[in-house]
Amino acid sequence: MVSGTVGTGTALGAVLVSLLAVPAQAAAPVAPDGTGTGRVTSVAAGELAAPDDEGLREVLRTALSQGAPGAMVRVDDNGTVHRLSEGDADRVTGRALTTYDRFRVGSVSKSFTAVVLLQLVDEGKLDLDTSVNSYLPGLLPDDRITVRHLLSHRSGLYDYTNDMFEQTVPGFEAVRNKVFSYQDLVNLSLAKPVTNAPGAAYSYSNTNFVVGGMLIEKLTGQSVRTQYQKRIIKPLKLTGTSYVHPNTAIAGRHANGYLPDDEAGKPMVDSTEQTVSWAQSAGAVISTTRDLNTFFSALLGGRLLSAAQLAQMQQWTPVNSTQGYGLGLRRRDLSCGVSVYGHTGTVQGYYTYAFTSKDGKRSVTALANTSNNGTVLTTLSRTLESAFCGKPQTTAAARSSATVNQVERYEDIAPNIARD
Ligand code: REY
Repeated sequence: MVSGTVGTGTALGAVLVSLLAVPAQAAAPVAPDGTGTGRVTSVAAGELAAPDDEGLREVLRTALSQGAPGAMVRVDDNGTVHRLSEGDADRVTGRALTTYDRFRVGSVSKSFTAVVLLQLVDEGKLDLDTSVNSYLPGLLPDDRITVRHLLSHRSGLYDYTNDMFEQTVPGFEAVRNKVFSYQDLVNLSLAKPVTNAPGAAYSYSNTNFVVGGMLIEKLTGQSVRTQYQKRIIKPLKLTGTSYVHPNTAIAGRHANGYLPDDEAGKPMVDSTEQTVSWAQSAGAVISTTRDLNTFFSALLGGRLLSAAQLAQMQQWTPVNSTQGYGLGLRRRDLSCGVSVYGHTGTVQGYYTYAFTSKDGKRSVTALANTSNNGTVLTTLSRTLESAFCGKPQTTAAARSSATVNQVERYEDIAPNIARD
C-alpha cells in the first residue's frame, strides 16, 4: 500500500500529492569533498529548497527493498504538510502503515529529558556545571562528573546496553517484560570501568540519560512521566504522545515493530510489546510523526526553553565531520550546507529520525518499523536530504554516496554491539 499527501493544516483536509517537479535551489554550496561544509549554518525554513516528495518516496521504497516492513515520513513546512508512507504497519493483518500511527521513538526521548532538565536550569533548580553527586549523593564514582557531561555524553559512564544486546533477539527477549529501577541500570553501568575521564571525550551512553531521569525525580519529587506530561505533552497538545513505562502495549493505532535476528534467514520477531524498562528516560517515549515535528518546531522556535538554555543545548561536541551533539540534541550538516537539529532513535523494531530547521519552521520525522539493519538506518537518513535540500543538484546516486556516513549504524548504539 502506497500513500502520499501534501496539504495544509491537519491531514484530514489533505489532498493527493502533486508529483509535479518543484525547482529546487540548494541553500548553500556543497563542500568540495561532498561531505558538507563542516560549519554550522543558520538557514530559515523559507530559504530552503522545497521538499522533494519524489526523493522521499524513493527513499521509503528503498528501505522496504532492504527489509523494512514499512517506512514513512511527515514534513511540516511552515503550515504545509507532506505525508508519505509505504508498506505495512502489521505484517499479519497486512494493515498499511500511515503517518498517523504511533510508534516507539527510542532515543528521541533524550531530547524530552534534556528539555525537562533545562527547564529546571531556567527555574534555578539545577546547574549544568555542578557535580551530579551533589544532587544524587554517592551515586557516581567520580565527583567531577557534571550535569553537562551527562547531557553531552562526555561523562565516561559505560553504556550497559553494550552487553545487554550483544545478541540481538535473545538480549531483547531477556528484557522485554523486565522492570528495572534506575538504580538497577546505573549499577549495570558501574560494574564496568568508565570509558573516559569526565569531559574528555564524546561517548554515547544510555546511562547518561538514565541518570538524567533520576535527577528529574530527585529535583521535582515527581515521576519522569508526570514531568514529560506537565512540561511538554500537555502544553504542546501532543495527543499521540505518551510515556507508559512499565506498560508493554502501545495504545491506539500504531505501527508494529519488527526485529531481525542476527542470523540471516530467521524470521523477524514482533517486538511491539515491551516495557522498554532498559531505557526509560533514555528511550521509552511513544509518539507520532506529527507530534515529534511539533515538539522540535517548538524547541528550536524557542517555545520550550529560554534563549539562554536553548543556546546551551546547542553547544556542540563533535561527533564526526558532519555531526555534533549538544545537550540531548543532535546537529547534522547536510550535503546542501544546511544544518538540522533533532535526534535519532533506535529501539527494537523502530528506527526514527526527527529533525528541524534552525528556526523550527520545517520539521521532518521519518520512521521505519524495523531495526538491527544498518542498511535501512542509512537509507532512512536520506529522508533528511530530500526534505531539507530538495531535489538533488547531482544524480541521486552521487548525492547519496556523498552523504552516507560510514558510521551511521553505530551512532545510537555503542560500537561493540553494532554489527554488519
Ligand atoms: C539498543 C539495541 C539500542 C537495539 C539503543 N537504543 O541503545 C537507544 C537509542 C535507546 O540510542 C538493537 N540492536 C536493535 C541490537 C544490536 O540488539 N545487537 O537494533 O534493535 O535510541
